[in-house]
Amino acid sequence: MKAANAVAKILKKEGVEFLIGYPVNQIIEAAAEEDIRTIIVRQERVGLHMADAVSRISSGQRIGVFAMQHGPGTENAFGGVAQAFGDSVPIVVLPGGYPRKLLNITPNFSALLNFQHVTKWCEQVILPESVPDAMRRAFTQVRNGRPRPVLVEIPVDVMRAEVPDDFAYTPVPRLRMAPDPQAVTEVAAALVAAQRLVIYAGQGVHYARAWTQLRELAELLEAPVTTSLQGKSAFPETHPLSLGSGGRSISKQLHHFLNNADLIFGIGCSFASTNYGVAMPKGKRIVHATLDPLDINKDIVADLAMAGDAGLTLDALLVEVKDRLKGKPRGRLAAVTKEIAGLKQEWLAQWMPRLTQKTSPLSPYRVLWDLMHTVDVANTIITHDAGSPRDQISPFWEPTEPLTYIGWGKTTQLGYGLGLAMGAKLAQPDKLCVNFWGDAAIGFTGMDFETAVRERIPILSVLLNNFSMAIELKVMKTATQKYRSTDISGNYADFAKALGGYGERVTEPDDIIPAIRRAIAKTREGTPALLEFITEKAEDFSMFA
Ligand SMILES: Cc1ncc(C[n+]2csc(CCOP(=O)(O)OP(=O)(O)O)c2C)c(N)n1
Ligand SMILES: [Mg+2]
Repeated sequence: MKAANAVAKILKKEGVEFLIGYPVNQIIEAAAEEDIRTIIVRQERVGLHMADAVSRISSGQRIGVFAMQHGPGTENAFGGVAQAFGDSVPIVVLPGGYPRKLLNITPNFSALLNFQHVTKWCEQVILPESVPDAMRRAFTQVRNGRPRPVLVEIPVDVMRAEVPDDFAYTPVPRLRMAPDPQAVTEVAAALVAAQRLVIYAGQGVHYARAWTQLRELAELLEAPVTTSLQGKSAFPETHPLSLGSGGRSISKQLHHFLNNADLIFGIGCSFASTNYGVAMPKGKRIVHATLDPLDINKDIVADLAMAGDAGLTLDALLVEVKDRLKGKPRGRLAAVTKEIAGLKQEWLAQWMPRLTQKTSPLSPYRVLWDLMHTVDVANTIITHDAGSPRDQISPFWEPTEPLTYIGWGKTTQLGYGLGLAMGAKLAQPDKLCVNFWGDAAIGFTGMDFETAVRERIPILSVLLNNFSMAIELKVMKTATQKYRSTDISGNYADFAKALGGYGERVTEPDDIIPAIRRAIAKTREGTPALLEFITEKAEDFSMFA
């Protein structure tokens, strides 16, 4: 058989249900022959974002795969792969390559050379018979260790070359690594000794599906829990021990508890310095538990560290902590939850005028508040976008179920959210999948709303149109004043309709909830909906100096 067909058969064996792609790449046709649903996007970047969400939403149990052509397709895919690398998402990228006689010769784009720094495994296949080996290596890497993109570049003439029909391929295992028992003992002792512990959960908890253990440990230690943006929804934010998630903007209770912590326990997190994560206050004792030792002592010094799968780590800690506490909490719960609740009440009281504001143009906070109180939060998967919408929504949205908020931000490409919502909807068709974005964000990837229509991926897109890159107003004062350089324009409700979806422009506060209901009804009928809320150029965020 042809090498491209061998790839498709391997994808099938690895349980791949969708091949997201953009032509020309022979794997697309070969996948269709194997009854793998092929989904064609309008640009490569969005397809990668969709593949990314398929992996995220399934904790890496289903791997998102994207295929594109050599040259322009591969060049144009760079952003999507770089975003997945930044946020540590396991995807398989299958670019075509120039024919072997032109491969790696200027000016022909080489995926092997150019994707080295945004993948954990990057291979170019020269011999057709090596295709199964290359795929085995790629799947082994993508399923194991730190989640990150892998890439296999197959030159077009190799795709067409013959591979023996009886090639052998066995799906690769997913292995888990447990922490050093000595480290478990030391960390358990430190957690029990702490007086004001804060648990900081990252997306390692999502990948390990260790939500129950996280909750059990928090309840046993009676310790408040926060998450990174990527880890958001690893702990129910309606739980009395929740401080809400970290991010560029955060809750008052999170700020307070971190500053008054005597120990911060990071589990399944990188502690990477980023604008889009809460910074750990200086001088705190830190315990860092993560899968990849690459992150340990990188941006933050760990007093104690342990390397391993978040689930096995929490399992081991639970045994030791239970032992030390004789299986029971120490009666701290009432005091801790009272302190959290008091601060939360103060914080929300401060924000309530913005969250319930009755003005036109609309307050973006009112839009997100009404959205959260109209949808069934437990059965909704939502993601933010870069720009103000992220910093507005992330502290206030309270996920109750795991993997119902796709948080991101190690790099924050405008327009990422649309593909994430679409990938989430593919992976979880029964959930309402929402992306919450601004008018600059839609400028990058909006055309793929047509993909949602054509491929029957009925998402709900919530657009805040303030006719501006509002988040840049502070840093582009002169350019705005002289040249209106932060202004942007568009009628996106009409745009959505023109692409065959449902579109509605909302200007009045009283129309927000009815419009959301109408849009949800449309998604249930199979039509993607875009609600365009005309909002103020808000510049206030829940940030603490
Ligand atoms: C690809 C890319 N280029 C530039 C940026 C920097 N950036 C972040 S937010 C933003 C403007 C956001 O405007 P909009 O989406 O309309 O949200 P608003 O702040 O107006 O609510 C820019 C230029 C980015 N995040 N991604
Ligand atoms: Mg805007």
